[in-house]
Amino acid sequence: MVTAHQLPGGDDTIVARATAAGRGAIAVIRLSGARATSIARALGASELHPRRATRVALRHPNGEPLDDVLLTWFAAPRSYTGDDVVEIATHGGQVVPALVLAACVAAGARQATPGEFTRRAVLNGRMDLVQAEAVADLIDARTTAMHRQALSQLDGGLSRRLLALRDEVIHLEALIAYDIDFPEEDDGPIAPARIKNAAESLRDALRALMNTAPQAAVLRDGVLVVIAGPPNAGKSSLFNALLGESRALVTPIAGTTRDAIEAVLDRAPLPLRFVDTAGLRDTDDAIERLGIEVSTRYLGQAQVVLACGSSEDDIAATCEAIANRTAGMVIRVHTKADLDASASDAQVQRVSAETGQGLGDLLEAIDRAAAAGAVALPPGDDVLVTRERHRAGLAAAHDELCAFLRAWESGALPAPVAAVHLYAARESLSDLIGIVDTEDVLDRVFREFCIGK
Ligand SMILES: Nc1nc2c(ncn2[C@@H]2O[C@H](COP(=O)(O)OP(=O)(O)OP(=O)(O)O)[C@@H](O)[C@H]2O)c(=O)[nH]1
Ligand SMILES: [Mg+2]
Repeated sequence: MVTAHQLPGGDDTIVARATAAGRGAIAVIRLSGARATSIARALGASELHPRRATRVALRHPNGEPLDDVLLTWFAAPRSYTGDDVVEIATHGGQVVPALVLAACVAAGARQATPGEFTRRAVLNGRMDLVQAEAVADLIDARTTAMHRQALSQLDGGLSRRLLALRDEVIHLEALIAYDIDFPEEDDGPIAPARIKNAAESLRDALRALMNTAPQAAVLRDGVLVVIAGPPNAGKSSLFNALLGESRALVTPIAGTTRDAIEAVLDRAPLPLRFVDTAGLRDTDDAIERLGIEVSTRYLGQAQVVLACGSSEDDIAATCEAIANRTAGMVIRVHTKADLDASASDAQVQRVSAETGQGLGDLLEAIDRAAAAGAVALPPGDDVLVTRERHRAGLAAAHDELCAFLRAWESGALPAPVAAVHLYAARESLSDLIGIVDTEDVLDRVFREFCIGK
């Protein structure tokens, strides 16, 4: 394993703004590296105590006053990155943090690249790659379900599961090595059935973990709920009312919505990803027709469809129009219920975006449909695979296990050759957790990070 210091620029002391730009009470500038404390001293921090906040009248090395700040030193190795870290809490806004950052650079720090702090944490063994991804997931979480999942991953839940699977591969390799070294007994010292059983249960465990990827995708992105119906049915108004904010344009002109508009509503048990679509009808307007094609594409992926109409006939027409376009659960919705007092079918949800009537009941019906839909609900604290990188790594390990089993059962290959598949499976799992020497895996992971993370 390379350490941070063996990388190009690994000995630099890096600096970045850790909080988002914009107006705010405070901003945090973070320094990491061997010169972090000397840079802090050059800016006026004469007294530093590990893990204690110190108030400092910060100055540029040229003597110009900058800000009255709180500065905290985390001495290596007990810091986020494992190097000496100094965090400077400045006043927020546009100017102060930028000036403090520039002063750190003037005192010898280098601007950090995206994700470089977390990258150092991984290289210094403070966390593994899966945990580093969890840091990104935690920051990017749009739903409480994803937040919970990222926290558990940061705590090492997924890493422990992957390490345990990797240990099982090593165990299997050891059994075979033992068998190769002591071949004199008839059946070998290890019964072939024992190796087969162990390999099968490992293959199944890999598959089970890999197959949690769609559940995690739903927790991250939400269950796709498409709002469909004829032009002017009140779809965009319903979309806005369900979200509690004016996201989509609403006008009395039929054909207002041309493009699909999406928004996630953080609901339990599952987040809902609503899509407002162009009204479905035959039209000569080229742009509107494109919008309808987009609607059709969304309908094809929808897990739940709200079939809207402001009359019984319109609802029936919508149901007919979507019938061949979706495999999702269909909820019939009578829109603009405030304008039409007639009683309708109990299966139809009557709602009004205008008065708010029926919106709560509709949301509950959607929650039920979402939970009963395509993906099974993951139990509360179950470990899930949250990224394509995880799924692909597990799939590769799984395929190697299958190849090993085929070779083992047919007896076509000598045991040491069959065991090459186990080695490859172990390598896939090692890559996932970051037990590697190769830079390219790290590059791929940290490319998506933001500066200062
Ligand atoms: N009274 C009443 N009017 C509504 C309600 N919902 C929508 N409207 C009106 O119906 C008209 C069309 O609403 P939109 O939400 O733009 O309809 P849409 O289905 O998105 O229409 P397109 O985007 O053109 O397909 C607007 O004038 C809205 O003010 C409602 O619940 N009650
Ligand atoms: Mg609309």
